[in-house]
Order: sequence, then structure tokens, then C-alpha cells
Amino acid sequence: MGNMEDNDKTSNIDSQLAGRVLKNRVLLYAIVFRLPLFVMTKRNCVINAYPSTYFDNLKWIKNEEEEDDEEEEQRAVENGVDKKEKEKEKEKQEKQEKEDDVNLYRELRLVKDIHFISPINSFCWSRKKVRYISGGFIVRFDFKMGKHPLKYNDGPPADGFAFVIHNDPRGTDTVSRLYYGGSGLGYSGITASIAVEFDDFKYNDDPNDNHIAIHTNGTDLNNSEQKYALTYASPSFKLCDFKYHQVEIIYEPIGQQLTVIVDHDEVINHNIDINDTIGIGEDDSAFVGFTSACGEFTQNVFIKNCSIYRY
Ligand SMILES: [Ca+2]
Repeated sequence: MGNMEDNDKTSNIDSQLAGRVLKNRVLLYAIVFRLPLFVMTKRNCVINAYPSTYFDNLKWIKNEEEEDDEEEEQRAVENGVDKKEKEKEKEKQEKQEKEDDVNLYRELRLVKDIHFISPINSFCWSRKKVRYISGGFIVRFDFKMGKHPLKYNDGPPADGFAFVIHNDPRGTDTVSRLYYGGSGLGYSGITASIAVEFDDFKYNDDPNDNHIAIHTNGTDLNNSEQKYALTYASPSFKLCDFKYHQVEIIYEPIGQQLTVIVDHDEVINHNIDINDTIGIGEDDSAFVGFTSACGEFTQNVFIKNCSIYRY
């Protein structure tokens, strides 16, 4: 009996130890790899980008999909398609959606180098607000911008893109084309927002055709004009070289420093209280995403591998 009790005790201690080791491993994993707050995929974003951008800026891709679903269901009923057939179709669709997610994780095209309707504004927003903004965050993504070396339209590349954090009451419904052209980079007109813009076209008072800047107008309408820039800097390479570059945007919560690092070089470091500036309330959350625009001149903008981590 004594032996059995001893065995029980030993196995209890063993399982406690195993539990502790596992817990430590999970903690270690979270610290070392930093679990993302948000990973940009097609399913958790509201996207209005190529190709829908060229046809109707005011119509969401999501709505188009919903309408398609409804039409399809109606047709199925009319044609007397049986249940099994329908389920098969649904499985196929779900598989496709998963593949689309993977594709978007790899590459999102915000605008394309073709003249169609000008100006063009596009965006990709987190479907829900991302939480714990005041606790700081690290945004990582890659971008590629400019003209394809073999297939391109006449004229210079324009206008750029922006990573935007906003608390606009319109939520993900932030189309600004009615008020601003390509030079607005798709974020001009969004209230309560901070934009980190990557601008490759000099328009009016822009400092040059190759700058990264932080723009805000507090809780009022944001604007890409230079007077709304808190700071700007030019990277050591051409933004429109049509090569992938790695970006890290870091918001350090204690010193409230917003830092932009491109290809491991610090380009911008600016002191700003994000929550206070754009009026984020007690819910401590905001929409995040990308905007882009083209006017008379066009280019391609690709984003990939976008994740947001807790600081
Ligand atoms: Ca510009």
C-alpha cells in the first residue's frame, strides 16, 4: 500500500512539474516570439482595393460577395439543386477562402498602374478595432511600390500609401475620394487618425518625391498637406524602386515614442501620445490598416506579411 501511495505522490509531483515546464514553455514562446495582436488576412479585414477600386469605390468587396451568395442561393432553389451538391459547393468555397487568406497574407495589392477612373482611393482595414493601443505595439509589414520595369504606364509613379491608425466614427467606411485626389494618399479626410505615409510623388508643398512622414490633425480631418506633418524624413533608397522593403512601426508606451524603421534603419522617431491625440476613449482601441491612392499618375502598391504585436 505504502508503495502505491509513494507512486501516486511521485506521479503527482511529476505531473505538477510537467505542467510547470509546459507553462514556462508557453510563456517563453510568448516572450520570444511575441504573439500577434492582429494578423492581416482577408477574413479579418475590410478591403476596398484592386480590382474593385477601379469600378466602384463606394461598394465593399464584402457586400459584393454577400450579394453573390444570395443570388447563387436563389438560383440553386430555382434549379432544384439538391442539398449534397450545395454542401460540396460550400466546401469548395471554404477551401478557396482559406487559400485567399494565405494569398493575402503573402500579398495585398492596394493600387495598380493602370489608368481607369481617376483619382483612385483604396484601403484595407482591420474588421474590428485592435485593442490595448496605449500599451504600445509593434507593426511589421513589407511593401513594394512603383512601376513594373517592363509593363508600365507613362508618367511618374504616384502617389504613395500610408499605414493608418484611426478612431473615425465611420469605422471602416472611410472612403475619402469625394474630397481628395491621389495626393491625399487615401487617408486625407479620415478623422481622428494618425498616418505614417510613404509618399513618392511631390505635390504642392510636399518636401520632395521620396519621404516618410507622420501626419495627424488630432480628432479633426487628417490631411496629407505638409502643414499636418509632425515630422518627415527621406529614406536612403527610392521608395518607388519596386523592390520589397521591411517596415517596423513601434509605439513605445512609456516614453510615447513612435518609431519607423525601414530595412533595419531608423527613419523617424517622434514623441506622441496616440490615445490623447486621436481621442481614443476608455475602450483603448482603434482601427488599423492601409490606404493608398493614385490620381493622374499611377503605380502599383503591394503589402505583405502584416502583423501587429503587443509592445
Ligand atoms: Ca505627395
